[in-house]
Amino acid sequence: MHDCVRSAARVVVAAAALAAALALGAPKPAPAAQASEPTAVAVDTFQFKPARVELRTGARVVWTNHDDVTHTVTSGTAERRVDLFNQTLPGKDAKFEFTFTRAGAVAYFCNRHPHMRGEIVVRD
Ligand SMILES: [Cu+2]
Repeated sequence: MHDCVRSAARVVVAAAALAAALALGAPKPAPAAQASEPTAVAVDTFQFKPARVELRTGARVVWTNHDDVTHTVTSGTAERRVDLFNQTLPGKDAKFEFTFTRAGAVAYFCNRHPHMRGEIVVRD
């Protein structure tokens, strides 16, 4: 009786393992986020270029520092921070990527040079 239950359990485990193996081998559709490249924003001569970006929810932005100095990509404004992202870009070629999952306008700035400002407008 016990042996019977045990071997039945073994069969279930083996079937689950086989199903998992088949699932791993099956081709998967690419996730939607991979379908499009992130929108590029250059951090260049103390400016975000372009300063304003519009995109759909789920889209990504990648900032790349082209200056030799450290900048930050910090959500909100110098007067009113927003707790969404705050990334330091320490010198040339430093990158920061962020996925915008909620509709709305997100202002951001550089914490080291608060006159550097940008905006991401996200729509559903
Ligand atoms: Cu800066």
